[in-house]
Amino acid sequence: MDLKNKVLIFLENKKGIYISGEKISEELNVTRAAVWKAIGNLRREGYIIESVTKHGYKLMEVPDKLIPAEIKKYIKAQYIGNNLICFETLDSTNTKAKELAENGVPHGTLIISEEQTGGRGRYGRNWSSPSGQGIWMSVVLRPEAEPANVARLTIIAAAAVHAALSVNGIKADIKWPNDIILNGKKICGILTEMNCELNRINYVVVGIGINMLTKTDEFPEELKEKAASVVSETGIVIQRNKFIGDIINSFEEMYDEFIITGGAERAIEVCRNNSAVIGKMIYIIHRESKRRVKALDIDENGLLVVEDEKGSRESIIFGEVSIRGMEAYI
Ligand code: BTX
Repeated sequence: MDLKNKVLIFLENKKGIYISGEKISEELNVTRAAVWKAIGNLRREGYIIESVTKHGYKLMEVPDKLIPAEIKKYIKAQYIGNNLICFETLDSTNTKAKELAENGVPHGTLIISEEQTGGRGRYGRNWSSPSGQGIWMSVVLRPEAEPANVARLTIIAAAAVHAALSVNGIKADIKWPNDIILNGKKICGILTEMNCELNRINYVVVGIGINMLTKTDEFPEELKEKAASVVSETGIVIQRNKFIGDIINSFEEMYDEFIITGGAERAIEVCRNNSAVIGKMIYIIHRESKRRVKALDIDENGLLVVEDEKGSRESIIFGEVSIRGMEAYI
């Protein structure tokens, strides 16, 4: 851990009280000049640290900026997020993650950006990612698993975001397979991309985008009807650094189950119990075709079981279709 982070932990442990530069330098066994420099670096990152002659330093405010040291404080996972890289701006965290994966970054590397200028959804769609308003992040994974099962990681990511919202007192719905919904509107999307050979995965990138702070009237015109944020729907401000930790902790637990069993039983259970579509009439949209069916269940493989008007049933494979509600987005 670098000195800046050590000083930060020191100040946080004494939050609200003054602590002298001399005491910090003694305890951390560095010069006072080094402490002073570390304080300067923390201030540049947005920490408000008061200093009063003869009293020392006091931490007043932690910034709502995405800061690796802050995020790491909340990550209890063993390997996801050990290598964590934060950017101020990127075209897309998924694109960056893929580039870094090609260059050999370790399993579990987490890429986060305050802003994406070319955020991507599925099928080449756009994902609006304004600066400081959300969580735009991607995890690089190198699973020893069947390529055919990798779509389950999308379900696992959705269940992890759902669990993280629950931890913070928010009950959301999951729109199979990759959206999180609050009050019928989309607050989160997931984009899983894979690079593999016939039966060997080189790497997988799981990208998660969550609107956290965006106000209803700040969404682009074309999204106003269907997009929302955690704050616009609940009024609750969750510290983004903490929320990333909550998601990663839950994601790693379910990912471990996936590696051991190849399945995603717990995640599927979460998606089934909190489904925004089960029991509803929906449209299944595949390329030019649009069919009206009833969503019945999510099966043990994570596939959506639907029934058409003639009563015949089928399981829908993710990655192939989009789903719309009859009148609203869902
Ligand atoms: P999707 O194809 O299911 O959804 C994309 C559609 O959602 C868009 O066509 C648009 O209608 C709508 N949309 C665009 N931006 C937003 C938004 N901010 N909130 C709600 N609705 C929106 C979903 O694809 C997958 C999105 C993954 C995004 C993450 S962010 C981190 C990572 N990097 C990256 O480039 N993508 C992923």
